[in-house]
Amino acid sequence: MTAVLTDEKIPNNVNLSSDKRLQRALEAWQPQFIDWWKQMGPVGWQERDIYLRTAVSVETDGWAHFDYVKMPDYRWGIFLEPKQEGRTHGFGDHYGQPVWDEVPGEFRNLLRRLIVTQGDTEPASVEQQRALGATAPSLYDLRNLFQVNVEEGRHLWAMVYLLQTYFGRDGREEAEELLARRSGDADKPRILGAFNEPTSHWLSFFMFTMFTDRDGKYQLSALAESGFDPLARTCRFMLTEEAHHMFVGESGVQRVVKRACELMKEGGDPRAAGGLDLPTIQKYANLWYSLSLDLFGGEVSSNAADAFAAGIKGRYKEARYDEHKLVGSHVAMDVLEGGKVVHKDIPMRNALNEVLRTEYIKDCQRGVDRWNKTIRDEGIDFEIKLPSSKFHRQIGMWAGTCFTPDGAMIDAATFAARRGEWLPTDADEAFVKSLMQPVYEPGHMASWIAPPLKGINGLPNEFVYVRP
Ligand code: BYC
Repeated sequence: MTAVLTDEKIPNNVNLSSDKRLQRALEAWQPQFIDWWKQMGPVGWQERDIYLRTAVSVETDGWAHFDYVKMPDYRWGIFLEPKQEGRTHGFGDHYGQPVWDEVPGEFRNLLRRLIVTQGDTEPASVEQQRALGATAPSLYDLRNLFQVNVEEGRHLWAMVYLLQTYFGRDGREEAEELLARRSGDADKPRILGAFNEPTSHWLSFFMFTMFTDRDGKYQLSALAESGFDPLARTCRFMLTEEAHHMFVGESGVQRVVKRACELMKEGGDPRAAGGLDLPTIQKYANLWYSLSLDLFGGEVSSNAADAFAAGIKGRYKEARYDEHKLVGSHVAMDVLEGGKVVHKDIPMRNALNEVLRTEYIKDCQRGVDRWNKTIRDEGIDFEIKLPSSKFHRQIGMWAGTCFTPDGAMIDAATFAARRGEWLPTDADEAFVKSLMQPVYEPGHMASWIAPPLKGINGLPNEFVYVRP
């Protein structure tokens, strides 16, 4: 493995200076990225010192360095996990053959599309969250927001490195397009649905990092199995950073839930006491969970089958399975036929989006179980429930048919009439926004959220995570 070079213009462990053409291309993209960051990154705060973690190597212990940094000076770098000599394809038609170090011609378009889709989500999320710095519930949370943002920026670098290195001129064009699309823009929207939804307040931010970043974990894990080795090595390291993002989401919601319970015990309606109530939290969970389920694509997908056959996108932790070619195997799942839900066998390769989604759902449930434990520990009788995976879907087989959160099919008029029971209403949105008053005194918290169990990097909650 090449040593890490952090003193270069672009920190990297890929020996960038040995490839002058590539180095020039990336150094030409770098100022465009910084321009994008200044224009579309966090509003305000750019000149402040933020206590951030920066990736400086891929060593298990000591990969990150913590210090104060101004966001535009963040050292966005390119880090790939070390190459495993002798690695072979772990699944698909090329199972057992040596992995590829270059893009195989016949899969070039498929591979480029997946890398572009993955890359597009990273700047999209920064754009979605750009206004949140004005209303942070504490300096601890403000710092976590910026940590997530700069690391999504680094994940964009990771995908742009692959595009610029392996896809020639169209890779360079795609890299520019990644900075040109805009979340929520009518003319140039981001590629995937959930990345065009506004993340207009901190409850949505915590739900996004809980549910949408977790889609990132599963998609990156599937790409980390790839037979295109540079993609696999890139995604493995991205997963290291991703864990903190999901922690921000899961612990963020857990703290909101805890505060709601405390206010209930103090007597009465948490909303009246400046907090959020559990039914409202449930509605936002329903919203972001269903938007995130859409990110796995269609339940039955020939794209997914092609990507698996080609050895480009595998399953979550492929090595856990006994069989890696999946020719002739089937899986039983719910499908819509003649307007009815029927359970039937689907060829496994075509069902792989659903297989990945099923793993994701189990992981989400584990997080929700921890929220429910908090509620029980507070002595409150309420349970947060994940809705059915058919509820409120815009992509895939269930889009266009209405279901209750329990998974019962209903007509569109009933859904419209009951929508406000299940999903945030305009009034909910206005109420949540009304709570979002910034709290920037070290160690203090907004009225609607409990303090974290501990601070960042062993520091106390009162630490000045963002300098005035
Ligand atoms: N919105 O066969 P289908 C993250 C399109 S999150 C709009 O059903 P496929 C992060 C699809 O492109 C992880 N369009 O699905 C989190 C296709 O179009 P074409 C991001 C959609 O292709 C937080 C058509 O519908 N990574 O990292 O099997 C913060 C039929 O497609 C959507 C990836 O997604 C949608 N939701 O799978 C920051 C991994 N879904 O071909 C970051 C890379 C589908 O007919 N992407 N379509 O023109 C993929 O693996 C696949 O593209 C998908 C879709 C899983 C997204």
